[in-house]
Amino acid sequence: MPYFDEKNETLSEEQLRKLQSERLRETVRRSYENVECFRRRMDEAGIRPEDVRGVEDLGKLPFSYKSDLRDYYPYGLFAVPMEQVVRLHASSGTTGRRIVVGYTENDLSMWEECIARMLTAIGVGKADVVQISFGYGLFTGGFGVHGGAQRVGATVIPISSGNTQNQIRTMIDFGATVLCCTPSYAMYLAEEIEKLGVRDRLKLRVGVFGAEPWSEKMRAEIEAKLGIKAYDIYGLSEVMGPGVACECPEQSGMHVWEDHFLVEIIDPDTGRQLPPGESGELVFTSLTKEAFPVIRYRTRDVCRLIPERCRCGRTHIRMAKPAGRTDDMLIIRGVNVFPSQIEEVLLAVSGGEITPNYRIVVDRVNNTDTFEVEVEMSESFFSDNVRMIETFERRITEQLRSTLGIGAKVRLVNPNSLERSEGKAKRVLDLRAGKI
Ligand code: DLL
Repeated sequence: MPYFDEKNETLSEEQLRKLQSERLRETVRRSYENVECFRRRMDEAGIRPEDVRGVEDLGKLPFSYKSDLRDYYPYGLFAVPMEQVVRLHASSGTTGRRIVVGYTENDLSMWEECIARMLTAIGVGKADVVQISFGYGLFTGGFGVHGGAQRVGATVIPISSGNTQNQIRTMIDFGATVLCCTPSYAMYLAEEIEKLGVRDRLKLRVGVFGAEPWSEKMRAEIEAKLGIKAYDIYGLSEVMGPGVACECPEQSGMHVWEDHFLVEIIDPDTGRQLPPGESGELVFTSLTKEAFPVIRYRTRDVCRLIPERCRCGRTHIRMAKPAGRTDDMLIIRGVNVFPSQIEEVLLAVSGGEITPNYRIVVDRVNNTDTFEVEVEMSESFFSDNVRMIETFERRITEQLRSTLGIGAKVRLVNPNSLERSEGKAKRVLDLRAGKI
């Protein structure tokens, strides 16, 4: 029995639209019948479920938001009775009350299928030992990847995140060939492996990294340090968890599994759908989820779709690496700044002298935003030579100014002085709240 049906990944445009339209009608009907919040929004907008005949009518449907999950906490958006819910996950986010999502048996099976598709695409199977260093627990990362890895017949090490020395020992002793974690944790692990001088004892060949934005330069750095191919995986708790979109061997955009998820890019200010290729906010509609269907869910991730066909032969549309989140975007002296832009600059000017560990500190003094970037020096570059340090700081400052269009104060800090993360990295310290 194959764990996934390859036909689903190479459907023609016509087949895909037909399947999506059927599934959309069903999702809208079930949500209207079972989810009070959705029914009320549809009624207010004067739309009946039968008005949605297919994907061409998607734009008529109301949006949904993270605040809905908070307002209807914990189970108010579930579309099935609790007897059918077999798993819960939750996410606390950086602000506000946590959100809860639920899954039926079929939902879990679909999730495993999405992960299994990716692993198969990148050549991970029975012969592999998969170390899952995403956090297990209410976070979707650990358990999400786990089911799919088992489904392809790999040997799973459910180690969860943290205890870095133990991670490395386990990797060596158990012969892990695949590592799954956040890219910032992969970077940290790579640094520690380098320090211990044990890279030759590793069997790693593939990395599956996601849950936070990371740049192509960061990918190149991780691949070189660990001697692996590093693949990107995207997802969010509200829509499912990891595996909503995944890279294939081409490593040029993540295929959104369009038989399970409809994707749109909209202008975040007007809500208008944008043409393929333009950058805006990612919006998802689930097509097969039972316990927790989402309709036009506003992710706040800033991204663009890649409408051209992928060379791998899969017909599902690709999304580019998300640049960041609309709510992560800093507005500094009126200019939009994403932490990922800063990371790009740092890696571009690095030349081995700095690490990709940095912290952005924003404050407000005398009605003006201050903008400081602390950048960690590498062990080898670390020196007391003030002139050398100043020269390097100036180089980064100039590059940041030309990329962002505003000036930042760059400060090189000692090796290993910035906090490392075992999950999602925290790069921003914004002290402006309440300061006019
Ligand atoms: O981070 C699910 C996940 C786990 C994805 C493991 C990939 C791997 P949440 O905690 O709900 O779920 O956070 C979702 O993380 O809206 C994005 O802003 C960000 N994100 C996730 N994957 C990527 C990625 C998981 N590959 C939020 N690139 C999303 C950039 C990502 N950002």
